[in-house]
Formats: sequence, structure tokens, C-alpha cells
Amino acid sequence: MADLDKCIEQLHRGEHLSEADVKKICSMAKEYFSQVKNVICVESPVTVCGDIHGQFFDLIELFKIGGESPNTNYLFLGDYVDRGYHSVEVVTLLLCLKLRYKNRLHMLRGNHESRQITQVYGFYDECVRKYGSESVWKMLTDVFDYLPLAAEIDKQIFCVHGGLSPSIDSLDHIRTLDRVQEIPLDGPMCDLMWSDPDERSSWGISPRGAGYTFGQDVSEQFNHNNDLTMVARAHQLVMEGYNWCHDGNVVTIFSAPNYCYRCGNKAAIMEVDDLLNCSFLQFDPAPRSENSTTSGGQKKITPEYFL
Ligand SMILES: [Mn+2]
Repeated sequence: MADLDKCIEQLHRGEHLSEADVKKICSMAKEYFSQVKNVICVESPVTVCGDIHGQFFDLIELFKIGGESPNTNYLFLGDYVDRGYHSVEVVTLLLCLKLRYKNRLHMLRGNHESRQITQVYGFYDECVRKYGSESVWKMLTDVFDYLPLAAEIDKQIFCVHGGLSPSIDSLDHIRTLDRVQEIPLDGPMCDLMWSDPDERSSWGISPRGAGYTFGQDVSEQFNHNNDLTMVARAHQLVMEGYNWCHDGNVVTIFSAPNYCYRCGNKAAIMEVDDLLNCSFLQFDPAPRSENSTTSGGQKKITPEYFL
């Protein structure tokens, strides 16, 4: 057993864990998540967080804004790794907090929690650079296979990383999927982690090359059929950190401020109280973040889509 409190302290000092500690944590995480269902039940009050993408000091800032774990309950919607410089620290801190405070912090899988994507967008390289071999990347991506796909808050708010799927009508269908595997290139499990809401109605081809776009008619139908009030998802950069669409049927939450240290966006987290009222806390890059030292003078860009 790894000493989780010691690991959490070490990470808060900004030091990554030893390979031996990562190994112990991954073994505990696999054992824990293998007992968890595809769609986890989360109770309000809870604070919902979107993409983090390796921005470790901004994650520390998030806990300052939203309340330290375990004093505040958290649900993270995935995309812990890639793009930022501290994916290892982000994902190991969240796993340690998850294992230490099992009912207080929840983690879903994002499309970046994948062997294929992390070899392209930075997490693989970071692991090799920090540990001298790919073993830590292998252990952590093995854990990713076990992360749950979705959550429901008080059976009323459906939470997922990307969005809906044309092959999924109900939460019960999601519960039957065989999820413990690399994210497939297509099909229902892929769509949950890759799809995006769109202004056009019905299903559309996604410009990302995976998943679909879905219109307001689709989200209204899905929420109605499953007795849900709304879908909460992440996956897309939104400049204010959160964005309502589909007439309140879908909300996007994005929790990496100044994404990629150059996008100029605010981050946000969504507080859901025990009456399921939703309110948003926005925040800017942390003082310690690479953001504050490297963003000065750089041109800010606002891409429509980021992976
Ligand atoms: Mn994503």
C-alpha cells in the first residue's frame, strides 16, 4: 500500500512521485475502478470540473477556488493529461485523492485517457522524460481503461466527457458496454468521449474525425427519455470556462485556464447544490503557472476546436 497522504503532500510540493509509488497507486486504482460501474451515481452537492490537460498549478488553483478535497465533493470529467507540462502530477494527484477520499472525489474517462492519443499529444513524452522509460506511461494508461464512462448526479444530471451517441438511447445501454479497453475508434464508447453539441439539428459528422455532433433535438429527446434535467460535459474550449447551449439542455465546462498556455480563456467549475441549482466559479491561471511567465507577448488564439 502506498502512503497516500505522503504522496499527496509530495505532489503539493511540486515533486512527481517515484516510479515505485506510481506502481502501487496504479495497482490500487485498478482494483478500485474494476469494481465501479460504467455509469457512477454521484450525490449532490458536488462541484463538476472539465478538462485539466496537465496544467498542474492551475489544478491547485482550482482547489483553492472550489475548496480543498475532501472538504468539497468533486466530479472530474476527464482529459487529465496531454498538452500541459505536468500531466503526470495532475493524474497521480487526482488518483491519490480518489483513493484516499473515495466518496468525495470522482473521475470519468476523457478521450485523452488513451494510449493512442497520449503518444501524440505529450503525456507519453513527459513520462519518458521524467522517468527514463515508458513504464509509468504504461501503468497509468492501463488504469485509464478502468475509468468509468459517465455519471449521474442525483439521477438528474447526466455527466460525460464528450457527449451523446447515435447508438445510445438510454443510460441502461451505457451500463451494458464492455468498457475495460482502449477507447475504440468508433462506436458508442468512442462517441461518449468524442462527441460535441452543435447548432445544427440531428446527428452530424464531427470535424474531429471521431464521435458525432448532435443537435438540440437530440439532447432534448435524450434528457426527456431518461428523466434527466441536463447533460454536463467538457471536451471543448469555451472562452468563459462554461457555456450553456441547446436551450439549457447541455452545459460545457472547461477547467484549464489559458489553455495550452496561449488561448487566453477563463476556466470554470460548476457547483451543483443539494437542490441541483448550478452556479459557476471562473478562474484565471495560477501565479505559479507557466502561464504567467510565458504568455506575455504571445499572440492569443481562439481555435474553434481543440482535441
Ligand atoms: Mn476531450
